[in-house]
Amino acid sequence: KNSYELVVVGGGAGGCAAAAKFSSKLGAGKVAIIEPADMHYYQPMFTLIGGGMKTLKNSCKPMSKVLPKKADWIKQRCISFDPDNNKVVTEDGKEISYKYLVLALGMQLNYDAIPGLIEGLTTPGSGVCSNYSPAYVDRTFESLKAFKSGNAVFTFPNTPVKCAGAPQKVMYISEEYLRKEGKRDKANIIYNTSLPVLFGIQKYADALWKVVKSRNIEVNTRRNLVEVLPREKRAVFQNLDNLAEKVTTDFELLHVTPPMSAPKELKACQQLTDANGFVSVNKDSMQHTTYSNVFGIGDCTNSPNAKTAAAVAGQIGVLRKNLSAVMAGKPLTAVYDGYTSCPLVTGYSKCILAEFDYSGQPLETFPINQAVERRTMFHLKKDFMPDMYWLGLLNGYWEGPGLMRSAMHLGMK
Ligand code: FAD
Ligand code: UQ1
Repeated sequence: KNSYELVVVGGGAGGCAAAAKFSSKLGAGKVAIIEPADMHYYQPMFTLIGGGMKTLKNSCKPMSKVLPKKADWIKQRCISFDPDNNKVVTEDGKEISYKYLVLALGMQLNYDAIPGLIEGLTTPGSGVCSNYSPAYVDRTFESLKAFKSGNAVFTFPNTPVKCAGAPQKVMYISEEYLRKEGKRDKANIIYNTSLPVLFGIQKYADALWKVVKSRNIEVNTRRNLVEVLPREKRAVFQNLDNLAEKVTTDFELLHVTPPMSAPKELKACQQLTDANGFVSVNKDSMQHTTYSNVFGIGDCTNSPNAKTAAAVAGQIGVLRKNLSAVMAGKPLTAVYDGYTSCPLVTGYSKCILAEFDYSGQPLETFPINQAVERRTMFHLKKDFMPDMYWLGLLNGYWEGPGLMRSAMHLGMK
């Protein structure tokens, strides 16, 4: 079959949820989902795997088990798009046509953009690790266990990223690990970030500054990793405020958050994307800015929210309503407020649950101050979120905590 009512490209958080919603609405055989991967990873668990709290196996399920039964799975990479003719092309050269299209390709990890990084990540015992990819996430805890003494350096790249809190969550977990193992006094913990701030939202940044100060963590802003010398165990950083200045740092452990971008297949289709290669959507409706039968969801869109699975949950209800409206020839009414959330795990038992919207103002679900490190929020993240993702979001049942928030704040104001 090569023609569908709806084609969804990408079977991650957003694509799987969108396909679940619309295949149940439109019936069997009407929706195709194009996704090349065998495994679906619950990426938010990678942070916990890095700390030895979960295993890689805990974080994944076969794609065949999570994609909706009523949708046809086309196990291919989509290599080009032809929105003027309502077609996409897969790697095997097949053209698939659609009436409606949902783009959910996520983000691309560009480990190869930093010389020496892949060598470091594939050399046993180099101390170079990265929670961002299932190929490397196991190295984090291995490197922590092998840590003897020296610098433990954590990086944040000079690109857009998914889950902007994750580059520092791994650091707080590592700091606590080294303390528990009696090695903390032999370690300098260093956070080198390309950003000018520790976190983009003031309320949570203030709380995180208290954490780094109380735990003796060195934070350097505007420092971008540009090269890894794995055999010498040195990393080269560029000062983004003075590009001529490079600083070389020795490391015993180097946790790298890789540069990221829009997927190359999307970048190649300029009708669909902005100058950076992200899908151009209306930030309120998630509809494409020129093709009314095309929508985007998740990390591959240019809506200016922080990119997380929680944001996907915030968008999916809007996509459901607005794409259904387009299908019915009705006006679009649902509006995405930019909701996103970042559970800032600060160790083995505590978490700051950041939640905010397009305005950059906190939009907290619970009627308590979520900038405070809490054990309850840690359990929410570690023990409750995985099922919310697998059973709720991926099956199209979880549309974010908006209703919960309204209920919990009833009578509070
Ligand atoms: P993804 O889930 O990444 O899915 C994209 C899919 O598209 C993939 O399956 C891929 O194979 C497929 N694809 C790519 N290119 C093509 C192509 N050309 N053709 C067909 N298919 C293609 N979020 C939170 O809410 N809370 C957290 O605590 C959190 N922590 C995180 C920690 C880490 C270390 C990482 C890496 C991420 C974390 N996230 C967190 C972010 C969250 O995982 C993503 O925001 C979310 O998965 C985005 O969903 P998506 O559908 O846009 O992309
Ligand atoms: C969320 O909805 C979500 O997606 C399923 C996450 O990704 C795993 C999250 O990390 C968070 C925090 C939310 C928001 C949910 C609540 C209950 C605040």
